[in-house]
Amino acid sequence: MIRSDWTMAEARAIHALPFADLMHRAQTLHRAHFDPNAIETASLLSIKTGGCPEDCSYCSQSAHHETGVKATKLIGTDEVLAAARRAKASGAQRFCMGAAWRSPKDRDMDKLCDMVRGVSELGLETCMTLGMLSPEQVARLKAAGLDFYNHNIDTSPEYYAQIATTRTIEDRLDTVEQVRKGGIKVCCGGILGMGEAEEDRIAMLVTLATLPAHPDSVPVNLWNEIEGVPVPVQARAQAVDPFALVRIVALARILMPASVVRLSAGRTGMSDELQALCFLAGANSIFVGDQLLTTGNPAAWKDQDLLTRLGMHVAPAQVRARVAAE
Ligand code: SAM
Ligand code: DTB
Ligand code: SF4
Repeated sequence: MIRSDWTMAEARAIHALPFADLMHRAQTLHRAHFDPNAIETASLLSIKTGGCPEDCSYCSQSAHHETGVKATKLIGTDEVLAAARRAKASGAQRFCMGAAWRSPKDRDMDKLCDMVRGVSELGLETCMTLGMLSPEQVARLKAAGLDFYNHNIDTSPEYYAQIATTRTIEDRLDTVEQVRKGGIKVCCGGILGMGEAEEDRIAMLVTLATLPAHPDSVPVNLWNEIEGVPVPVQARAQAVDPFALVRIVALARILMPASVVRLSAGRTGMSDELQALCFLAGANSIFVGDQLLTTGNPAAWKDQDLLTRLGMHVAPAQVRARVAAE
């Protein structure tokens, strides 16, 4: 059953299950809703890098931190389409374009819509992540054919003020709601490893799982360490326990059984065994290609090798008949 009335107590109890019980429950739901051996692939391109007015404490692209990332203008549509062709040739199913903005300027909208149309014409699914959107901007992107919009809540409502002060989690949730109402599929998740407590990770998932509709996809990022940003020292010293990551992936799968769960940033530091456990726990999407936005991602051959050794395959994530599963 798809539920939107999860409580923190229920989520905590699931998260604390003995490992084999947790994995069994996650895998059972995963199989009911998806082909458990299929992994969806998306490729990322930074279309406007750095110089962002927001002060997100984890991000290399905020103008508030000295990270060495060079600020660029919005790149040209031709450059975007060339990258999209390369992504398609290397097997990506979706092309996600990211901009280091608080929100797009109306003067950029024509160009953004051209990018969406051009990428769609190549036969790729389209995704953008541009910051906050007005309802009019949502409508324009929808009319251009945008399939997905990524806008993460990043952490729990309680911890949010520790990771950004130039906006609130309510601002993020407002944009997510506008996107959903505008008929664009929602991609919304967060980051582990920024000094948050276990309770915050659970609360982040409960926040997503109690929205009027679950996000269509839920990216789970492991914080990619950036020099020069103010993420608390204890977060840098303590790497996220691999089993804590697996438990969060399993909880996401159980709370939002028909959503695609993407194992997102941080895979370069993960062993093959840990990634396999995440797939078993219900992760069924990855970013492919050497680069995320400003940080690295495993080489394409490594991902292919991993999937081959696991006997898994790249395929669009198609939700199986929900009725049968419910
Ligand atoms: N500026 C837009 C926004 O914030 O929505 C779009 C781009 S922003 C870089 C997209 C997402 O990337 C953030 O919400 C965050 O979840 C993720 N992110 C940024 N820096 C990261 C890092 N160092 N490690 C992991 N995820 C990160
Ligand atoms: C998401 O949740 N992760 C992606 C995508 N959505 C836009 C971004 C990860 C960025 C990692 C840090 C960087 O490369 O700058
Ligand atoms: Fe800007 Fe997005 Fe980075 Fe925040 S996460 S600083 S909004 S690019």
